[in-house]
Amino acid sequence: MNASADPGMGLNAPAYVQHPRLLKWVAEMAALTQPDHVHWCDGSQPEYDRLCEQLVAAGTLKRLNPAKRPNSFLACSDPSDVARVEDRTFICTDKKEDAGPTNHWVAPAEMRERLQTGPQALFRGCMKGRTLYVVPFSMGPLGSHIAHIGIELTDSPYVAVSMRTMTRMGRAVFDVLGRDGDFVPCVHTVGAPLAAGQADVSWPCNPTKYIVHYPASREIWSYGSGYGGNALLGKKCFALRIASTMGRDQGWLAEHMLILGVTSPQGKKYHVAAAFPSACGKTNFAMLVPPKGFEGWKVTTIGDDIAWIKPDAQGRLHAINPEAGYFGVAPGTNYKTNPNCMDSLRRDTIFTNVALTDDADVWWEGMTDEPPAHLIDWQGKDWTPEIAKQTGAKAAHPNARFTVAATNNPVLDPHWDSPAGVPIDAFIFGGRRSTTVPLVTEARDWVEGVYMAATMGSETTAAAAGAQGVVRRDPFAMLPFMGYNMSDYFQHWIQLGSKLQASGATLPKIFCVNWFRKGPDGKFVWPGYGENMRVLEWILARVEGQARAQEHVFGHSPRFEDLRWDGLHFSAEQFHSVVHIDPQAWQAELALHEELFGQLAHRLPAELPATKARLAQRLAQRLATVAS
Ligand code: SAT
Ligand code: MN
Repeated sequence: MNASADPGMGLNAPAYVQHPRLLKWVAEMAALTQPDHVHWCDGSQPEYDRLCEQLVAAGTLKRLNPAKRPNSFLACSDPSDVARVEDRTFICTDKKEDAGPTNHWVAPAEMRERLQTGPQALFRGCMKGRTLYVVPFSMGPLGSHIAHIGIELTDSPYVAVSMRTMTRMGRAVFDVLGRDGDFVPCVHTVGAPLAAGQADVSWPCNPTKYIVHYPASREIWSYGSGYGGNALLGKKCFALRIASTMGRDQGWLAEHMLILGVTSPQGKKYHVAAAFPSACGKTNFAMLVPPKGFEGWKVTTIGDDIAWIKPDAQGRLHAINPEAGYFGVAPGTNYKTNPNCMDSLRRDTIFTNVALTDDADVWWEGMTDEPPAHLIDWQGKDWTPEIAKQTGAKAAHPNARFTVAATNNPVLDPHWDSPAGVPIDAFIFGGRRSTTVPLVTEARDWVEGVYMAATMGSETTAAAAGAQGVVRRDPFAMLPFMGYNMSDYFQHWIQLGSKLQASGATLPKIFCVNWFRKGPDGKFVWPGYGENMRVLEWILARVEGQARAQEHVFGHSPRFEDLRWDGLHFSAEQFHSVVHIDPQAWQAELALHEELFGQLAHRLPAELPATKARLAQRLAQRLATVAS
């Protein structure tokens, strides 16, 4: 490939790409990775259809039964490539302390040597025998002042088609970029070059994996995986890790939050942003169907995973969803838990690692009460309920996903694509905790809310490779997605809050929730899903200064009589078991907060240990009154 004279030469760059820096970068990357071809994605439907056909021919995608699931496909990944790889994710800042103790760090020069410049550099020739796809995408409504642009170079057509669904992808991005607009360069390879004549596999990948971020130059390099957040680089790599550093520098927030709209029966509209770790029900909450007794309420989706939040001229925080599609967890999704999601998936969906039915449709654990009598599981093996009973084999991988455009969502908020974003009334933080943490607590002020978010714990899920069900601290549900030092991030939140408050702006109220408390029988006590509307109603009434609550050690929680129970049998005893504060358990919990603060001590904002000291004092008083 000759790229010397005119950087666009040999790259097949379309005439509408008039951005010398971008062309030069693509030429350099093509020279490094040595693909056979370069394809510039225009984001059109014919291009999408063509790439899907090509993926079907390659065996990566199976076309599902068009009568049952029009324009939909199943992809089954290599069994070694099924989730994000947190231990292979790196933040390469000049100084290690700028990445902080929660991130894996390698010095930029050393990482560049491993990936780009060294004698064994992994990216050298990594795309041989493949096509390099140039994928232009906007995170957020095209041209919005909150949006930013990225260009992903990838040798995976699965990634190219997924990016079309997950982002605003295509030719229009170049109009926004013009001749010298800024973009985040993202390079992705499955790390499986093909020798001349070598046959490809259906899911190429490499056992060696690197998910690398250079915050200073805002670059992303991803090697060896074709899956989800490892490969769709607009999502966690850009929209959270790189964007969090942009937000720090520019005074805004990039958060692992869904955004929903709620309209009251009186027609008043609210907006809530809620952070939960991966696979803890963000998509379900964002598409919530109000339960019996809540007729007249309406919940609409702005986003299901990520929020970019900026103050407007008056200091009011406004959020956009940088994404344009959902990469959600399939298992457990059904017409009871999330009918809007099920309706979204009726067509135009790429499923990954779910099971195939005998009539070429999809199935996953929890989709129906009765499993089909026979399936092909996600690893291509025969599956029957008997086999499952004997071997424990899952038909779908627990982290199986769907990729679908937001526009398929029947409850998509009319303002989901609004360039100005939506004004946020409340932040909710929630972990998955079987014990200890009450159903809902309102922070007494911004700093206490930051404390709640910072000390959040959650039981780990299948969304990341590694052990599942162990409680780990997951501050702001951002632990795997933080692009810089976690303590500096806490500081950024505290500072932004005090700055906005000083300017006279009304800050969103902060709440902490836990839908996942279990009873002695090991079952969830709180019914969750649509019933979470009861908690949401209380939260919004608190925003209005209307609902009642009881103050306790950690903030304000509703009493049984403060929630509305129409349409649900939930006893005061059951309620007690999900809001009850066990002082002993909380002493142990505070010890874990202390441990986290010890880990993050360097540059930890003083407000947080001070808040903890106040909580500990309250708790000690409470223990003393219990004892006396
Ligand atoms: O695989 S992703 O990182 O895109 C999904 C998730 O873990 O939230
Ligand atoms: Mn997520």
